[in-house]
Amino acid sequence: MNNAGHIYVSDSTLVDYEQQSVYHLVVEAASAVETNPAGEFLAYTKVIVALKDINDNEPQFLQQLYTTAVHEGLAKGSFVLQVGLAHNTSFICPLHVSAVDADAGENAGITYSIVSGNQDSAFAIDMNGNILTNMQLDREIVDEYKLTIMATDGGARPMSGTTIVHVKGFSNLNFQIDQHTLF
Ligand SMILES: [Ca+2]
Ligand SMILES: [Ca+2]
Ligand SMILES: [Ca+2]
Repeated sequence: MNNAGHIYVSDSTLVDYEQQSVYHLVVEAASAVETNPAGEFLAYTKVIVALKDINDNEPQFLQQLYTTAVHEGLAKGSFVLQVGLAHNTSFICPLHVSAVDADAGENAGITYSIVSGNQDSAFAIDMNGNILTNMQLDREIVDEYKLTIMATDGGARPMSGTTIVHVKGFSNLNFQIDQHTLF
């Protein structure tokens, strides 16, 4: 703070919205000794400084690689499934990719898209990160896909992160639980 009463940032490297977004300051005003030789008068006020978030964090996927198998012949619009494990019990759920972003508001709002590996647009991804089939898969034509999924935030200068979804092991049989190929 300077003598004119302006509050300014003395070291911007120490100001980080993600660490502390609100500062409660107490400002002291002291009368100049020459205007009041008897002694200085003091007054105080509180100043609340609320930082605005900037988009300085990119979305980060919880996993760098997701692997699963599907069986061919699924109708268009079917969820691609994966096997999960909870409390020592395996379960089958839609394959769901998920990214987190440390910013706030739009700067942390995430949109998912498939940016490469999606031969013939075989797959689609919904707004929640679920992967769906976009056509009937035929392993005689393509038996493996390596999809690059991108998460892009809603910042004015968007930032993004990527992950890989490896879909392999097509089969006409019912979905087989094989944790070695899945994790
Ligand atoms: Ca920051
Ligand atoms: Ca962000
Ligand atoms: Ca930020």
